[in-house]
Amino acid sequence: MDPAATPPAGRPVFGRLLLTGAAGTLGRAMMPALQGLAQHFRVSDLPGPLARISAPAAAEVAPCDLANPEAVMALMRGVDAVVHLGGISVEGPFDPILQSNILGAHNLYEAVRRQGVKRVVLASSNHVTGCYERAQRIDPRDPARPDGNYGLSKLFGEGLASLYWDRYGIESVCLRIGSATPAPPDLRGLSTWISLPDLARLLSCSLQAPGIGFLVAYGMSANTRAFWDTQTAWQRLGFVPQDNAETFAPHVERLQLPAGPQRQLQGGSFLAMGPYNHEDPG
Ligand code: NAI
Ligand code: 15L
Repeated sequence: MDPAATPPAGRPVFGRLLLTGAAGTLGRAMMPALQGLAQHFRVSDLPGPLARISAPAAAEVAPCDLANPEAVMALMRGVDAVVHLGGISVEGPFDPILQSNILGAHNLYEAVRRQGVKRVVLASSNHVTGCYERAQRIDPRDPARPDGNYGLSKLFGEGLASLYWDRYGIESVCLRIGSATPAPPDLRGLSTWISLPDLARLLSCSLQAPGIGFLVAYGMSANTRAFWDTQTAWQRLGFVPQDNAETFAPHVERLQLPAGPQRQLQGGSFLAMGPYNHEDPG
């Protein structure tokens, strides 16, 4: 798709767009860019976090626990497309991840199917392939190598996206986001970073690119030291990143993770966490 064909931000292309995880770091950062894409913008998160943010005045504010299937079904009424950022965003004990990410994603796709939603943009993660060596350059067709409970839950989400396309014709873009922060935090970030403006562009392209079916793409800026070759997927999305982590190299290239798997493998610090046993409360 020609990126020039992408409608400018601000022109509504959906009747109703749902954003989950709206109270989280990325939800709050992405809200302004996403709001312009829809006539009606519905924002959701757990009740407590959602009550603490200031949503855009015109937004429909819809508290919901993703682990509750009836609540998710109600949340999805009248929705045309979803940006799914909600869930646990870090490595940790299995049970909370099971509830929010695995059951949560299953509830979401069932509601999407039954309410006739057309497209989902799913926040997957680079931790689906976090056990590859940092020296390796991989692409979305390489086998998954999750680096923990969290990466495994994101792989389940990608599996759901594939299933619901093949069986039910629901389109999904699974974005294996790298490190979405204002600046790369350390040396690893020179490979994994995605600027917030690039992420906003990537979400917009993922919502609007025609005829996408099921697609997995990495979410990063045009980083010189990238771990991932995701050009083919980006071309299908019409995404052209504008930033490059290399700009920050003088400030962060001396910031190394401690020696061991976390320095050696792509998933970084998550490789130093766990294993967790069933007594861990989470
Ligand atoms: P975050 O932790 O700041 O936000 C996640 C939001 O999900 C929180 O507001 C939380 O309350 C909500 N949530 C958790 N469990 C829920 C449940 N059961 N029901 C409803 N809402 C629930 O995470 P962040 O950084 O904003 O990330 C957003 C998404 O992007 C997450 O899915 C994360 O896994 C993914 N991601 C983020 C990356 C990053 O660099 N920030 C990198 C890769 C993936
Ligand atoms: C993720 O998936 C996390 O949500 C985020 O907090 C970062 O740790 C990021 O990956 C990363 O790998 O830097």
